[in-house]
Amino acid sequence: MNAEIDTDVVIVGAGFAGLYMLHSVRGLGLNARVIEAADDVGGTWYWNRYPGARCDVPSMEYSYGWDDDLQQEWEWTERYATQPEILSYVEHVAERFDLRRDITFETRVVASDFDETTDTWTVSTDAGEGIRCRFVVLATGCLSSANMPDFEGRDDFAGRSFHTGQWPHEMVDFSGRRVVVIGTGSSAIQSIPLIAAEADSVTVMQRTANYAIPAHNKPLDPEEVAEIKADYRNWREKARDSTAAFGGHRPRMDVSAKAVPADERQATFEERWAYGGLGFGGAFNDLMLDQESNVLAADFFRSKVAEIVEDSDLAQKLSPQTILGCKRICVDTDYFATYNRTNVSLVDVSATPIERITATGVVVAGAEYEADDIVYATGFDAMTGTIQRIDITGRNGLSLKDKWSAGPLTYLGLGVEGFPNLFLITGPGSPSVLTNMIASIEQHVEWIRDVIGSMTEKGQSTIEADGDAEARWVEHVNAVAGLTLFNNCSSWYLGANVPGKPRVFMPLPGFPDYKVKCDEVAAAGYEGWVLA
Ligand code: NA7
Repeated sequence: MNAEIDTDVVIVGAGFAGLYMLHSVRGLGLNARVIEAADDVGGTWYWNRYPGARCDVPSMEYSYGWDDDLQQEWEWTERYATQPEILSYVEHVAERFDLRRDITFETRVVASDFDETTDTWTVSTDAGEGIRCRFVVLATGCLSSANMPDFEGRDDFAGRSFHTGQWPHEMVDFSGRRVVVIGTGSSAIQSIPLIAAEADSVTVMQRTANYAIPAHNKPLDPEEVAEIKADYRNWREKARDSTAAFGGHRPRMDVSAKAVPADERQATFEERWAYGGLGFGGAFNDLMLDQESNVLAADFFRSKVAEIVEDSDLAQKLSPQTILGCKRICVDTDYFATYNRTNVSLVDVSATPIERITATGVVVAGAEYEADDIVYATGFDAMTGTIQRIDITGRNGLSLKDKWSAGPLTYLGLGVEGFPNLFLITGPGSPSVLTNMIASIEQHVEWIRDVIGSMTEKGQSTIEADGDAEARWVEHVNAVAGLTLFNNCSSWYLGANVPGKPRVFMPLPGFPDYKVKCDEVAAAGYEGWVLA
């Protein structure tokens, strides 16, 4: 079986997933090494330091539930936590569980090769190290490779350029500056109001108008917090019984938007709007299943934009015509109202894309928009981007890049045929980005921990997804996605935001059914996996 190994498990990434995986491996009495590109823990929350960066899942839910003392003692201050608060939480966890001693920072994994003669992986880093181990866990995050559009002349720009997902650690002062923001996704929607409050002018380049529901963020009510903490475990369990593994305490209405009278529907939308946040998508049970129901919600949304934005032409341009929820709905604070400021303007780049960047600005339809700063809020090569940047070679010299050339293939989003002992956390084919990521991470880490524990106990050396099980799973994910409206837009869920990326719907809608399936697979002796 095993040749000499340097460590039992190599974990790639020290965000929420990698840290809990490390803690869990230690709990099995095994060793692990975490390799992390940044100089500290935090993953997504380490990199995304742009102004206004905040989680769109409430803080009481967007936190670990696996240690009762931790969840009792940690005090979140607001309904939605800011990036600095989440980062300090992650740092606290690293400290509290003494995690940093097994993490190698400022180091990237560049390759990982499976050796069939010894059933071991060799993980190679950009520091020239080769680490030999039994298992590799890719805790690389779903939104961790920036998507930087390859605009002509991009490097000619003489001012400052920023990508929201690679924001500097120092405060960026926009006062007195003319800023062009490219993109109107969540990162743009969160940052534009803050940049506009400081800058001389902000020009937003919008390719697709987006849906954003008010956050109505506020300090947490200590009484409400005490009530949750009194029964935190069950409270979290209840949340995890809902489709997206959060918001279970204000469940999705179990009725079609078309089945209720117009005034009742309006009142429901109003109530969800007034409460704020992603729960708006749960106003009725068929918003992501039925196009007509979706239009009813989208019409309501557009009426709100028209109420907020004073200039009716501008309101029209800011009103999305796409399926609501087809791209992840954003959660905002004063986004639309910001367009009432005299220093904010919008350039529609849908029909006339950005032509090029010059030393002094951005050219669209022959006109140059002068800028001192360009903020690229252009998103990520999501879900597969970071994994594909590592040269992963499995059995028979099979490369993961080749295997996934037409789109990712996984079994349960956890493993891939041909790549024994390699696990993905929140990989494509699992609910991942359609859920509260922490809930999905915990479920995956615990599943992986249990199988590694069981294999170690039984002296089994490899586990690998069975090819048929994988094919059936991919079919299942496509079939479930096909029942929804998710295929009807150019979202990063589909890889449509990255030129040349295969267009495949990557996450699986529905956390509770997925979790049951994973539990059943484990209970049936890891059905669909080949253990040797
Ligand atoms: P997103 O949601 O992928 O948004 C990226 C934005 O950038 C989006 O509006 C894109 O327009 C726009 N974009 C991307 N490339 C271009 C080019 N070439 N020209 C013009 N506009 C472009 O990323 P975020 O960082 O905002 O949010 C990611 C997730 O983080 C979010 O869903 C939350 O879950 C948290 P498009 O819509 O593709 O037309």
